[in-house]
Amino acid sequence: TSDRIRHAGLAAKVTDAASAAALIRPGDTLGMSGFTGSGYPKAVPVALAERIEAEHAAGHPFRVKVWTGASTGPELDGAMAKADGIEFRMPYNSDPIARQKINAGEMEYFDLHLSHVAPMAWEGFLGHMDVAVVEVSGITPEGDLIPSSSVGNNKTWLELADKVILEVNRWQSPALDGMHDIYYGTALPPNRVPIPLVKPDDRIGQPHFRIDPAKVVAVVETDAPDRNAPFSPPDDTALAIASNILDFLTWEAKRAGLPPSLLPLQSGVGNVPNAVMAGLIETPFEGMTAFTEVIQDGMLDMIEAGTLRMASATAFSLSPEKAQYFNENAQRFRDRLLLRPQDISNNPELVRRLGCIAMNGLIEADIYGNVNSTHVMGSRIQNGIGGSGDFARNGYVSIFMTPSTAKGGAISAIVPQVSHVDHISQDVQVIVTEQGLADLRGLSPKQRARLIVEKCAHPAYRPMLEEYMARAAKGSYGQHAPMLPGEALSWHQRFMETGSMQA
Ligand code: 0RQ
Repeated sequence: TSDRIRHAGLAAKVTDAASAAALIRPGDTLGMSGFTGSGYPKAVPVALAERIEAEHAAGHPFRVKVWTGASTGPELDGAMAKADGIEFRMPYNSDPIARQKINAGEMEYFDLHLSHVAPMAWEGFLGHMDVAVVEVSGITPEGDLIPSSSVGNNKTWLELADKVILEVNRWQSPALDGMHDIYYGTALPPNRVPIPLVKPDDRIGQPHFRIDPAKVVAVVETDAPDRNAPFSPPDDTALAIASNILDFLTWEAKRAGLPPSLLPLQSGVGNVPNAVMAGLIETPFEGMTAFTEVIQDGMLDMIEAGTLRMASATAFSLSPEKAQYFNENAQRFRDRLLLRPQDISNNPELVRRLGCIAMNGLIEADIYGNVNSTHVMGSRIQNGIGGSGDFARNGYVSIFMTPSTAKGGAISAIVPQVSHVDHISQDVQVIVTEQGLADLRGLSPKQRARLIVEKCAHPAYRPMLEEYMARAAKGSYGQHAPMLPGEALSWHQRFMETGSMQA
């Protein structure tokens, strides 16, 4: 066995992935590691999917329930969804095969705020966890577990599961050891106490997971990279959105007298948030921090440029080139990065205390500033709410960004009414597109509508929105937030019937 497994008792449990997968039974609930394509198990889920396919071919039903941190990779969600092996999935998915199964009605999906997953699992109504399958980067001589490139819900899964299967991945950098802060002070009400974190770089826990070695039924060695989706270089739209946000932050810092380090940044995943991070390198801010969910390429660049002092998160989400660079230079980032459980990285108490600047993507927003982050045409899930709600409601300011149109202009991202609500207007303070930025703080619904249409809507849709607002002002039941119920979702209906929202 490898030098990564330094505990004799656990080294004796090393086996192959197929033997480990054979310990999982039909109907089991599995707690798997993994968050935005990092730190997920890469061998056991593939072996389990093969076993499920063989059982199905023999006419035997075999499906399992899968709980994770957030999205994983093709070896987990992809392989297992393809095998029709997942009957229930939570809490966040971005795998295209799993998405297709969910939208075809063949897989149940429970999408919730990422900070809620661990406490809700403890509360017990989600059911019992049979097996945890968790990737780690090593095992200490004492039998503690060195976490991998994501922490997610692993602490909770290791505690709740009857049995534990570990994957020890030697692809992960040994320098990850020491970058984690695993907090063991959480409890359910009425015993919950304040979380003692007042700065993004506070260490409040320990570097390793505890584990009862008696629960470990198998240890599998791997040497496999994280999924690491590439970023496309920012296009003009992304650059325009980023520039609008940077202007706003500069103005807001001056207006509110914020320090040169600003306030801790939270940035969602995707090309546009990554472009915003790239743009922040050029700003006058210095010594910034991030209290966020994932560490993307842009944040590592900011650390190297000296503009970002440190980042606290629960996972990496890097391009393949950046992941390789990080693995080779991890030592350099040791004092700059902290990975925490997701019920801490996304904790509303901490986001509110620190005053995070929340920056997330959206699918559509309506003229009153309600935001849909998850469902295309109200019914087709894209990914999930992820951590956007944890940060949007509780941050110092909540910014949502999007190109003003989708699908080559056939869809307006600004609509009379959102077809699904993830973030109510009270949780949405700024909306920004490549057209401009609407600062909605302190505005009434009618004032918000005017500003969003003027600043954010695409010129091809602006007259249609103005016309709707004028008619709503006449025909509405009330004049606080004028609307025409029979028409408010007609743009979506038109798209479904004709392929375009354009009249
Ligand atoms: O679909 O790939 O089929 O073309 O949605 O859209 O423009 O590439 O934007 O990657 O930033 O994702 C809201 C999904 C935006 C993301 C969302 C289609 C579009 C494309 C992706 P295609 P873009 P992004 C912390 C924060 C929730 C979780 C979150 C998200 C695809 O930001 O998942 O915020 N957010 N987490 O064509 C129809 C529209 C559309 C549309 C976009 N109006 N109608 N399709 N699309 N707008 C991180 C974590 O929680 C892990």
